[in-house]
Amino acid sequence: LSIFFFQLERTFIAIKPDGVQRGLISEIMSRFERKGFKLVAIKITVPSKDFAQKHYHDLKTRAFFDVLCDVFSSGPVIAMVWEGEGVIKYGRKLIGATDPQKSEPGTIRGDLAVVVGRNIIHGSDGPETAKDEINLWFKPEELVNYSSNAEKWLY
Ligand code: 3AN
Repeated sequence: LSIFFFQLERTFIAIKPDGVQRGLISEIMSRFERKGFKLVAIKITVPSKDFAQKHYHDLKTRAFFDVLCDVFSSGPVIAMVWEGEGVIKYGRKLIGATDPQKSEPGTIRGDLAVVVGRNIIHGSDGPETAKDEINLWFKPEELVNYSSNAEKWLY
């Protein structure tokens, strides 16, 4: 798999202010880590409301957009890029359905959240949004390339 120029899939994952305030950072990260995905970028930051609006621009016509952006910019967010085979789609599976009342037990939202406005985590919903969100949140040099031994057994 160590073909030159081969780039494994990457997705943008954010632990939202409610997840951070509830002390769920390591719980959430460990689920991605134990699955076998690789962390290639991470930062903690309080997004401005303007930045929150950029991040959620796809939802700007929705009634909850303003509240969503207020909540998202209300405190620290853990912004991350995770890498691995199928990480975009499977990351969504680990996260669970948008509404925690509908997310299955065993998923992050199913196990740890109760209402849609406090669903603790964000994950890119497809290859295009993953690319856009990674570019919005990170400079290219903030993404780290490294090999881990685990990649011999997982990818
Ligand atoms: P997901 O985060 O699962 O991709 P989206 O992109 O539809 O779901 O929604 C983005 C965020 O907007 C959700 N994580 C949630 O916080 C909020 N949201 C979605 N639907 C509602 C709703 N009906 N009422 C309040 N907030 C909502």
